[in-house]
Amino acid sequence: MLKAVILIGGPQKGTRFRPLSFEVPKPLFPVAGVPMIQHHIEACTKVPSMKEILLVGFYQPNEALSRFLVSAQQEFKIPIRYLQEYAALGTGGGIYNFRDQILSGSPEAFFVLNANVCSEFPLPEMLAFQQQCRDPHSFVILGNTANRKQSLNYGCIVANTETCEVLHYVEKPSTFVSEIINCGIYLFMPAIFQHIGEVFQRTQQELLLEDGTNGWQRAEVIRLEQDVFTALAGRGKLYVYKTDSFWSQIKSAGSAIYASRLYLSQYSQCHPERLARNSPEGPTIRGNVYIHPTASIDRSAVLGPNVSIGKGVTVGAGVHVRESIILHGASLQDHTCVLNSIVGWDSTIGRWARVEGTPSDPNPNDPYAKIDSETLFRDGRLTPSITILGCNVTIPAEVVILNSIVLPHKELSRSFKNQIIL
Ligand SMILES: Nc1nc2c(ncn2[C@@H]2O[C@H](COP(=O)(O)OP(=O)(O)OP(=O)(O)O)[C@@H](O)[C@H]2O)c(=O)[nH]1
Ligand SMILES: [Mg+2]
Repeated sequence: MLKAVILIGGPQKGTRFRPLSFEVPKPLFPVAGVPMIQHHIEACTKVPSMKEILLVGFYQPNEALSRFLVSAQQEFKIPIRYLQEYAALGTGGGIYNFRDQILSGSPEAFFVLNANVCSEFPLPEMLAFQQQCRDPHSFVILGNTANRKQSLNYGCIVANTETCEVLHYVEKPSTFVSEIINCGIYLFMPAIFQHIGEVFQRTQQELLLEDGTNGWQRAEVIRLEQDVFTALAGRGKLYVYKTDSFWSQIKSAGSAIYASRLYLSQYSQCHPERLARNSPEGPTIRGNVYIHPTASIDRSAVLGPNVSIGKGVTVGAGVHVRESIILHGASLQDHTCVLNSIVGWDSTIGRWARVEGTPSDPNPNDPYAKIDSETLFRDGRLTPSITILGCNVTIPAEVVILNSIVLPHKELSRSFKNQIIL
């Protein structure tokens, strides 16, 4: 029997995702038409003998999450529960805190998946790889290749080229260590908790010596990457399974557009029914496009490539949309043009207006390039990025909004360029 844990984090972690995470928890933000973690859940349910999926995070219980849990359990016919940490316990502390729940029913192994990644999730391949390892109790990290420069932003893995044993693990090194990076997708055996427990005991001792007050609480914060993997490396316990299948982090809003593109292209294989097709009565579709069945699209609109249109969206005559995510209830009035942008829930874009951003795609000429995690400002200036309209934003007719971020509930009265509109 197998289980899976999805680490969904909590409210303060979504800061790079503002203003979009104001309205919906980031793990539920739609990527290629479905909530981000639905892709994880679907991948888990395809693993034979998967019995339960646990979401672990520090969000207060909320309606959006409960509704998602109900509908996902119905759709995938598997128990899915949310376990709430009393505080942010870190990527290792969260699962350690809930070890009894994870181990109940005695699973032989369990997957741990970071919510903020998009991937083909080669979980069956990781299982098969684990079974080939010399030690039946070994743990597996999914690895991917990055270029030398970008590898520094990730957890870097030095592995034995024959056995794939992890010899060194360094999280975000300051100088080059390895181009094999940690994808945030793991296969653990129950024995992982002994190793996390060792870290816990050690930190607790240190903290007690230090101040003697709340050492116990602070020791519960454990990072899998820096605290556990670093210590496990070179001890014959930790292995890396390298994949060439698609993988990306979803940190910034810009990376959500890129992740949508990756999942939409996967749909042509595994969910062709989710891709819009050209028809005489429908709009012109270019490349991969997702349209929610309740959206109303004028037949003279031109959509794609890489466009996702949410529930109840209205798209008027002559509208062009490319490389964008249009969230539920938004309205694109006649002849608007939307490029490299995210249009928030219930926003309205007036006739002939143009909403445009600058993509942050990985270098297409470098097979190992990843999306750069944008910094909002560089040298005191806003770096050009995708345009984001928060929820319920109103853009008047005939204006241009370029490389800007508009906070929720704003009613703009003119054009803007390279600005954060508060
Ligand atoms: N349950 C839980 N999940 C967490 C916690 N901290 C982070 N996560 C989740 O674990 C995943 C990895 O978290 P991070 O390492 O902070 O995120 P990251 O994108 O790797 O960012 P950096 O490591 O800062 O570059 C994300 O999906 C987070 O939402 C935590 O304290 N508790
Ligand atoms: Mg991390």
